[in-house]
Amino acid sequence: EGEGAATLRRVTRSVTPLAAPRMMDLPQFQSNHKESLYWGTYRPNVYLGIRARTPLSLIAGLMWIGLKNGQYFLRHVCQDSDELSTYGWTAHNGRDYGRQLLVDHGLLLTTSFLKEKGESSGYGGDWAVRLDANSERSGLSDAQESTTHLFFYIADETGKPITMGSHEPSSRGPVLLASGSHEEIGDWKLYLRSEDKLEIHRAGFKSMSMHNLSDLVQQAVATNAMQTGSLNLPDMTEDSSNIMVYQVSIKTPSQIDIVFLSGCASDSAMIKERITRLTGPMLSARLETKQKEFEERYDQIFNVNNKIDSRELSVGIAALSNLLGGVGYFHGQSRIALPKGFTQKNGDKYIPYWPAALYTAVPSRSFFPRGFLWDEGFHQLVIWRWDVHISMDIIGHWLDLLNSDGWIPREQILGAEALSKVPEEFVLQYPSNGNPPTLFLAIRDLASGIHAKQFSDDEAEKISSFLERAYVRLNSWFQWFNSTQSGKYEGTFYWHGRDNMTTRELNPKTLTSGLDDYPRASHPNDEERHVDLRCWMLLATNCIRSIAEFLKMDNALEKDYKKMSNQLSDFGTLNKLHLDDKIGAYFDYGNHTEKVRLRWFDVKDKDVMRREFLRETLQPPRMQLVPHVGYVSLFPFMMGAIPPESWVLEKQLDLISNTSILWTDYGLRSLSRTSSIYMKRNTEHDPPYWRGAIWINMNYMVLSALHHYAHEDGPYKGRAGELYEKLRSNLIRNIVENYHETGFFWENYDQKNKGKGKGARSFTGWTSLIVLIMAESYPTLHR
Ligand code: 6A9
Repeated sequence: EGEGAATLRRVTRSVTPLAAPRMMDLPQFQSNHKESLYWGTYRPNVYLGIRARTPLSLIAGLMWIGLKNGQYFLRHVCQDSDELSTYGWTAHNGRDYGRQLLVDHGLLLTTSFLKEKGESSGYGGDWAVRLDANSERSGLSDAQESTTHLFFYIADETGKPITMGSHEPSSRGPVLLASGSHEEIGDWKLYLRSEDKLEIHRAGFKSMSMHNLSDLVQQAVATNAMQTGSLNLPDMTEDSSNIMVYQVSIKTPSQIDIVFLSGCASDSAMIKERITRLTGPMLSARLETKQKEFEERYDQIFNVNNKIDSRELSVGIAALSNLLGGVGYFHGQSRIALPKGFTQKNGDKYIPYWPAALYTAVPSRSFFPRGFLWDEGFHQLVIWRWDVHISMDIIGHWLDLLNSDGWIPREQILGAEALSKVPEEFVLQYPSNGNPPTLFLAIRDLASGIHAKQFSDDEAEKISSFLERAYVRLNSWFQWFNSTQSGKYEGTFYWHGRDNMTTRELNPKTLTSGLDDYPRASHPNDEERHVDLRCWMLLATNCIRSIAEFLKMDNALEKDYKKMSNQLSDFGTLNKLHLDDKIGAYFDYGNHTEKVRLRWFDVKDKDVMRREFLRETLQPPRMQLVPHVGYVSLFPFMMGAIPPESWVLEKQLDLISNTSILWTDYGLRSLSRTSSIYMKRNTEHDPPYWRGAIWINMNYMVLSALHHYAHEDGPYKGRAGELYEKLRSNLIRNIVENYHETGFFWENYDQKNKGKGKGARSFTGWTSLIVLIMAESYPTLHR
């Protein structure tokens, strides 16, 4: 076989689904379960976006005209540049209720979402959106109070035309805005009702591209403004429009209810009654009940009453709500990079993955509104505790993305809407690149929760059949790591794919590890070994082993896992490979020198002189432990892999508690202040990222371990307990203060500068682990 044929086979395999029964075909994900999750706020990238969990859905959403420094801006897609002083869900149960607050330069908007399946509803039920608009500046006279323009749209991704309702532009309702039909839900109708004075304008468009609705509306308003001088939609509609936009102009305060009814064809549709139930006073009553139920459930599950005060409680509730309100449904095809030097006939350097659906939480609605593999494992630690059915559905979707090699693309950019947010250099996914298998963290909890009889009978039954079906997939995922990320010597692992040619980076990045620019061996080669990856392998092995035991699979595979788990948890081997026994820290091992620096060089390129910021190596690298203390050095500790009586444990507690090394008043820094790379830029354009800042996912892991060692007998029990209390209260205090001060959760927190939030704001991914930190909810770490 020629080289070309082998490459082709490899490429084809990488875009072929794993040959195993699909998770999403499990009976537990069909019928009621599926229907109950049909509609939702599944478009987290916009300020308010509703769709169904189906590839070609009806989608609905909100826009409004914001006024900043005397200029008008159309708000729609979550953007930090809009400078809202806060936006986010203050309540959301992930199913049928949510409440969001948005503050845009003096305009206060509340968006409530409620879903209900009535006797006469069609598939998926009906839903209502309540919009409350208020002005922050009270006391303005009527004349001073300017008009607020809200836009609500509904669009059919299948392209089917939508019929516009007929009504007076100033009627308050209930007025029929639009109607249509969709294969899955039958005939539907959209109504508006309000008791307030309002004006309605509209426009209809025909288009299949839904990712630039903002432009469509902006242009329509701008064109009409030039012709008529008013900021209104033109009240015109294109033939067979499948996108309908309604502009509702109001004076604050105002309240508008919008209600969507499905299954409207039948005579017994009871449309009037359903509108009454889902608008006005009856909607108010329902929303109140839902809010109460939500708070009670939070209380019951996270049981934080005597652990935190009310100022903290509200932040915990917001964290959970934003995580759940950030759950989206995406559909599309990842782009998989072709091997170097290969291009398709049409010039594409990628091949598409199979069309796939992904139901997932997202790290940040404004910055990263899509699925990320290792982020998701952390998200699920919170979500399974809230609603284990939602969590299994999300994990199931991810596991169905396994290809026939056992690989899952790290960053999921599915569909035009998701693609529109990603700079080109980040789009392609490489089938040789891994990312930590953190889903095992959540799966471990599910498996051990069954052992501990923590779940109801119904839940336990579903978790069992879930794990049973997941087993093959988890096994092949594990085997992918085991075969592609292994080191030169048996039982060693390293993140493959680091760039060993680069002269541009101070330290070649390891995006695959999730810790991006965290320092590793300065000169990557195939003899290196990464201690964090070894620990992820340990977690995965133990997890699969315990599932096998639980499923009573007495076969050769199970024996392999037993053997591997014993090998990987052997303390002597771990220490031989990774321990620096002078300071008791765990390190990577590799070809490394500390004597590197970035310097400006004059470079001649095609007779043009340029200045470049390049790496200079002042001393040849040699094989050694990579002496940087930081999150990576704590991985064996995080996994509970150190025996409680070992002297190494004491050393780890020393590293953690030392203020010159990892300890700060706001949480643990990612990298020791004493590291040669601490807070160093990686290139001219790459500021430090995992080189000092405080990240909440890793702090949660450390906290879990401190909690674990505080409950294990041994000489360091008391000290672990003290550090646990202090670290926990530092994290809570700082995240709570930042939230109250800035209105947002942050991607990471400054280790100096008063612990200020940094990076992406409205980062409602793993920062929401603060919910579990408040509740003191941690995994059981068995060695
Ligand atoms: C950039 C820029 C509008 C980086 O939270 C997601 C990931 C983590 O998995 C990873 O560990 N973040 C962390 O180091 C964000 C990655 C964003 C990459 C794409 C696109 C868009 O700007």
